[in-house]
Amino acid sequence: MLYPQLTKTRNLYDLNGVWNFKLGDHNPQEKLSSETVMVVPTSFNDVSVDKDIRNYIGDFWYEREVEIPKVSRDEELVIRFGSVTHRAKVYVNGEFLGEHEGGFTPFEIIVPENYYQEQTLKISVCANNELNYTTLPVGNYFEEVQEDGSVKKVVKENFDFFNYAGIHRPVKLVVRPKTHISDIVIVSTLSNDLQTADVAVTVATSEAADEVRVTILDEERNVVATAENGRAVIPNVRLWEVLDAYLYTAQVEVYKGGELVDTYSEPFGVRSVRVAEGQFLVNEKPVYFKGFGKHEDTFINGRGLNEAANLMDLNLLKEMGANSFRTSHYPYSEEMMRLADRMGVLVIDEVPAVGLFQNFSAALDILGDGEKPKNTWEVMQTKAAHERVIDELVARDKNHACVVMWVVANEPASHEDGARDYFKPLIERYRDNDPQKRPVTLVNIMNATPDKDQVLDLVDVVCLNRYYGWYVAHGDLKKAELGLQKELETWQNLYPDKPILITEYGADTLPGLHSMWDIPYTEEYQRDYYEMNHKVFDTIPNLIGEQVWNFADFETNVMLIRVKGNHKGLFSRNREPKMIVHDIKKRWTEIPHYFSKKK
Ligand code: BDP
Repeated sequence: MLYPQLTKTRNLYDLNGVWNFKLGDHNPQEKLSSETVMVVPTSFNDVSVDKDIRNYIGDFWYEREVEIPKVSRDEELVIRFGSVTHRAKVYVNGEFLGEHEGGFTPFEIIVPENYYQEQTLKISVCANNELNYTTLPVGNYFEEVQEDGSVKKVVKENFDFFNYAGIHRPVKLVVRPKTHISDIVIVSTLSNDLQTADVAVTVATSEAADEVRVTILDEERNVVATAENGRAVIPNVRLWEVLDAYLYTAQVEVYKGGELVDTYSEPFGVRSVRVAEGQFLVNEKPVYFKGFGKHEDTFINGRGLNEAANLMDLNLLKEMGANSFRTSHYPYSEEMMRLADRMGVLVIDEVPAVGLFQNFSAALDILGDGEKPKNTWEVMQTKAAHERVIDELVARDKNHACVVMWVVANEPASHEDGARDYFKPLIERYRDNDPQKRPVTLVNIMNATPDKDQVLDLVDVVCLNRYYGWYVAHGDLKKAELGLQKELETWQNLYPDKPILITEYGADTLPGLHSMWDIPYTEEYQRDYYEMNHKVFDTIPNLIGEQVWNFADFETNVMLIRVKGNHKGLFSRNREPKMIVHDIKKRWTEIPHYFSKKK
C-alpha cells in the first residue's frame, strides 16, 4: 500500500490532533460527548492518568468532525489510517464503512460519493484491544466477574511488552483521482560488476489508463533513466550501501486521453541482498549486523508514533557504530521505515507473530508451579491472522531498501510437534509474496535447542535469542559461557551453510546499581555478561552479527520478573546511556559494517 503523499494530482489533509474519546459503548449515529478527549496519534493508556483506563480491555471510541474539502467528479475521498491497535471499525456520519484487523499496518476507507456535497463528515472509529488465541500478537483472554456483578475483560499478554493501544499512527484525509496509481513494485537487478541497474517498475492502477510513464530521478532530481515497457536501466548506478544510503525516485505518471490523471513519486534504493555459504551479502559484500532489537515505546506516547524518538534512536544507533535493528515484535511505522531507508540502516522486518508458545512461563517453569505446558499448535488458531500480517507487511514494505530480511515469528514453540506444518506454508508465503526475494527467517527461542527445533532448516538465516547468564545460568557467567559455546558450535555444525545471527541477548540492568562482584542487575554484571557473550561469538565462523536486547528499557505488564518494565536496554527508557554503552560502542566501532569471519 502506497504511503500517503502530496502530489500534483493528490491532496492530503492531516487529521491528527484532539478527538473526542470514550471507553465502552457508543452509538455512532449519535454525537460523542467532548467531555473526554484523546490525542491522535498516541497510545491512550499512559496519557489518561487513570489506572483502570490504562489497563482497560474492550471497545473504545474516537470521534471528530471535519469539513469536507472540495472533491471533483473524477476524484474520491479516502480516510487513511497508519495503524489502529489492534482493530478498528470506521463509521462516517453514523454509517459503517469498513474495518481492519491487526494493529500495525495501514488501511484505507473510501468515503462514498453521496457524502461529498455535505458540509461536514463525522468520523467515528470503534477501536478494540482484545487479544486471544486467534490474534497476533497472542494474548490470554478471559472475563472476570466484578463484585458489582459487571464483567471485566482481561488480556494477559503472552509476550513481554505492554499491550498499548489506540490510534497509534497518523490519520489522513486524501483526495485522489478515481483513476489512480494503486501500487508500485520496484525490483532492481545489478550487473555482475555492480555498475548498472536494471530496474523493473510495475505499476497498478485502480482503473484502466491509456499510458503509464516511469521516470527515474537521482537525488538532485536529474532524470537518469526512463522506463520502456516497465524497465529502466541506470548506468553508473550509485548503490544504497550500509550507512551510506542513496535514494532514487521512481516518478510515475498515469495518462488518460492525453491528460495526466495521477502522479506519485516512490523513493527507492538500489542494492542486492542474498545469503550464500554462511554469509549475508549486501551488494555482494558480507555484512556484519551490529545493532538492536527495539520497541516502539516512549514515555507518554506509549507505542504511538514519536518521530523525534525515532530519529534520536537512529542517531544513537549510528553513534554506537551499529548498523541495524529488528522491528521486534511487530511492523514499525512507515515513517520509521522511510527514515531507515534514508539513513542506510539495515532493518529485519517482523510481523506481530509473538506469543506463539502456549505456556511460555510453564515451559521454562519460571513460576516454579510445575504447571504442564500444552501443545501450542493444537491450541493456537492464528493461521488466518498470520497469513494476513505477512501479506500486509510485504505489501507495505516491499520497496524499502532498508528491509533486508523478513521474520515469520519471534520465539514460537518451534520445538513442539506441529510447528513444521504450521510454518512451512508461511515461510513459502513470504517468498512468494516478496518481489525482491529477500531472505526469510524465524527467531528461535532457547527452548528450541538444535536437537529439538523442527523449523530452522527451512529458513535462510539461523536467528537465535540466547540468554546464557540471564535466564539460564543466572549470575554464573562461567557456566553460561560453556553452555553458549557448546550450543553455538552445535548450530554451526548442524547448518554449515547458513549464517547465524544473534537476534537477542541481554541482561536487566538498573543504572546506578553497582557491585564488586558478579551480581545481576548491576552495571558491572551487564558489562561482564556482554564481554562473555562477545568472546564466544567471535569464535563462531558463521556468526554474522549481534543485536542486543534491547536498545532501551521498555514498558511491560506487571510481573514478578519485571521491575517497572524490562531493563535490558543499553539506554534507559528516556535514552540515557548505561555504563555498557561505552564498551559496546568501542567494540562495534572496531568491527567494519562489511565484515566476515570467514575468509
Ligand atoms: C525474549 C523475547 C523478548 C523479551 C526478552 C526478555 O523475545 O520480547 O523481552 O526475551 O525476556 O523472550 O527480556
